[in-house]
Amino acid sequence: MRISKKGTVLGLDITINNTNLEIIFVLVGFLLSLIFLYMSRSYWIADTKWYVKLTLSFLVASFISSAIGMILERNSIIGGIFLLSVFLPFLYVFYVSGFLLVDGFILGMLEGGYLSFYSYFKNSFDRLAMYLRRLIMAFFVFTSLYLIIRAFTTMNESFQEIPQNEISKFIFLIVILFIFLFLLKETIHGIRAYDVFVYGPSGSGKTLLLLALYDQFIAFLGGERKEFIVSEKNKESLKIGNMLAALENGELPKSNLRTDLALYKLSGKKGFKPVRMKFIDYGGEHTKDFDSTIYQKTIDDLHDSFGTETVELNNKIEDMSYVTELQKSNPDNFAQSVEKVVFAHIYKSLVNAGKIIFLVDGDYIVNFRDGDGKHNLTKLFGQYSHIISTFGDEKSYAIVVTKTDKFEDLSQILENSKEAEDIEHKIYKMFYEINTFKEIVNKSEKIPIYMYTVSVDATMKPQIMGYGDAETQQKCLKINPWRVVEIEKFSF
Ligand SMILES: Nc1nc2c(ncn2[C@@H]2O[C@H](COP(=O)(O)OP(=O)(O)OP(=O)(O)O)[C@@H](O)[C@H]2O)c(=O)[nH]1
Ligand SMILES: [Mg+2]
Repeated sequence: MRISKKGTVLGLDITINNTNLEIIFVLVGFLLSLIFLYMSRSYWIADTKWYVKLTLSFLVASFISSAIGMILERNSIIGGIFLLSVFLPFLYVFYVSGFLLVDGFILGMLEGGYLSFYSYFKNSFDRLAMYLRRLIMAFFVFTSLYLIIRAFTTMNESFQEIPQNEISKFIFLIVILFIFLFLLKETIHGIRAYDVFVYGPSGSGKTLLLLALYDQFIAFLGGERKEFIVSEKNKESLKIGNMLAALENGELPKSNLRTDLALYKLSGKKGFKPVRMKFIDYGGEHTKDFDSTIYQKTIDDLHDSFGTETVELNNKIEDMSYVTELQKSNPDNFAQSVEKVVFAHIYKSLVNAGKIIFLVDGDYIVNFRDGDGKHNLTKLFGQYSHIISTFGDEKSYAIVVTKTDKFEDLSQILENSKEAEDIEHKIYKMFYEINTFKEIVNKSEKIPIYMYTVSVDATMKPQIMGYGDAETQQKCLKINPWRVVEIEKFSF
């Protein structure tokens, strides 16, 4: 479900729900567009220089066909609707007044269409949003210039001073253009939707979730995996295939040792839309202070140990194959600097990801009142909230509570049922007692943030109901995922 400041809203995986403000923006944009066009109607005439008509026809057509691309991605949908509501009236007026130049229109449609097509098939909308912002700036500058020239021409033609009302009209039109610029800046967002990064503390359920998602990627998403493992003792047992086989025999994945580092990447496609999901499992301590100065210092330190250029490190450290190469070319240095490599790799993955998944250990909910669960959650949400502030609002985030089967009996609850959503609500309400979580909710006004409760084995009996010996039970854990598919939906 999407988190919203007004409380959670049920069953909605669409962005429109808590975006009342943005809907108002769209309506205002439409009205202003009509007012603008009405007031400036005398300027849009067929008898204008061809290059002016060409440029403006091109820009308007480009906005309209790019808007279609924006509408295809749920985080950008409002921006797309906004563009249509502002520029369809422009297109209409240009057309009926004979201002529209067909060549410019076709070129614009092709350019915007290409950008939309590219973004959709790459599942990456950040570029589209960036180009659109630039083109909108160009539209703003060009239209303002055109209005100025028109105003002067009118003056010259009539050989008299510009009438006062002409000046006020001109100022009014420029103000409307400014408002367009502001509203567009607020509504046009695009994320690198294909790049998902899963982040969670030790023991939060990363590895089992990876295995559950792996099954899904392979079965339904034409998926494949890539893994990179550095370990003295566990190298074999950390491979996905071996972990799945061991699970069949009742062996749970090993917790990483302090020196173990495992990076996993799942990639797959839904239709034509690609997605890749990265997991990092690291047993040692790693800094939770994701700060750009610490990152810079870490890159400098890595430069000192490996002798590699900082630019290269900075550009490539997020790349799994690059980390593999670093390790192969210099295993001793790598072993000494592994903590730093992991930090830089995570930092860069957070920067580059379009979507970030934060794992919350379901054990904290089991101990919410009687143990230190609430205390730990306060710290954890504080950290996640900080990450959201640091890495910005051009991403979407999901808070995923793992091990739901430990505090709810899921064996009778279908994963897409109303009861399942009720569980999510219940947990949301518990979290809402925590101020650091509320801070995240406050951020959800501007940033799309979702919350899901999942389990990798819905057949397990909840611990808090006191079924048998917890340890013996955990041994029976298999992959019977519950609501893990919500994570997949979030990722596409
Ligand atoms: N009942 C239940 N237990 C789970 C679930 N997911 C994880 N666990 C338990 O939590 C333990 C830790 O899960 P992992 O997936 O290994 O967690 P991790 O984040 O990879 O942990 P480290 O590798 O130690 O950092 C597992 O050994 C399971 O006992 C779940 O969905 N249900
Ligand atoms: Mg693990």
